[in-house]
Amino acid sequence: MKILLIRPKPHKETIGLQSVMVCEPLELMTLAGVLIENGHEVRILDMILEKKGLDDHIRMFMPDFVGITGYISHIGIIKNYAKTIKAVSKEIVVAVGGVHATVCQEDFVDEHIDKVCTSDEELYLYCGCKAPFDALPYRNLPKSLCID
Ligand code: B12
Repeated sequence: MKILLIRPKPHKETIGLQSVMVCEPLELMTLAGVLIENGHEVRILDMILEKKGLDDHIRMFMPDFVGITGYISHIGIIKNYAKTIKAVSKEIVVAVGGVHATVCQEDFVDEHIDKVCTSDEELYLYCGCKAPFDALPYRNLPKSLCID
C-alpha cells in the first residue's frame, strides 16, 4: 500500500513548544520503519516544515492510506486535514493515532475520519504487517523517505 504519515503544523494561535523547538517526528519514523519492513511504500509529511499545501502533496503521492498523528492541541487541524484529503479522493482511508487518540478517541469522531487508532499495533494489523512489529532497519531510513 502507499501510506502517507502526517505530522500536523500547530495552529498559529496556539502558544506551544512546537513553535519554538522542532523535533524529528519520532512517532512517525517508528511507524514507518515497521510498515516499510512489511513491504509498504511510506512517506512522512511534516507540515511544520512543508511550504506546499496538503492537497498538493496528496495529489502528488495519491496514497491509499493516510495516518495523522497529533496531540490535544491538534484536534481542529487534524479534522481540517481529513476534510482536505477526502476532498481530493474519498477512496483514501484516513486514520488518526498518537498520544491524544490513545486517551480520548471520541475527540476525533468526524465524517472525514475513517479510523481512530488507540495503538500502533492497530495500524500494523490493518496494514497486514507480520508480528513481531519490530523493524530495526528503521534506524537507517533511506533519504528518499522524506519529501524535501
Ligand atoms: C516529546 C514531546 C513533545 C515535543 C514534540 C515531539 C514531536 N514529535 O513533535 C515538544 C517538546 C515539541 C512537545 C510539544 C508539545 N506537547 Co508534548 N510531549 C512530548 C513527550 C515528552 C513525548 C512524546 C513522544 O515523542 N513519545 C515517543 C513517541 C514514539 O511515542 P508516541 O508519540 O506516543 O507515538 C507512538 C504511538 O502513540 C503511536 N502513534 C503515534 N502517532 C500515530 C499515528 C497513527 C495514525 C497511529 C496508528 C499510531 C500513532 O505510535 C507511536 C510509536 O509507538 C510527551 C509525554 C509522553 N510521555 O508521552 C508530551 C506530550 C505528548 N505533550 C503534550 C502537550 C500538551 C504538548 C503541547 C501542546 C504543550 C504546549 N502547549 O506547548 C506542545 C505541542 C503543540 C504545540 N502547539 O506546540 C501532552 C499531550 C496530551 C494530549 N492528550 O494530547 C503530553 C502527553 C504531555 C502531558 N503529559 O501532558 N511535546
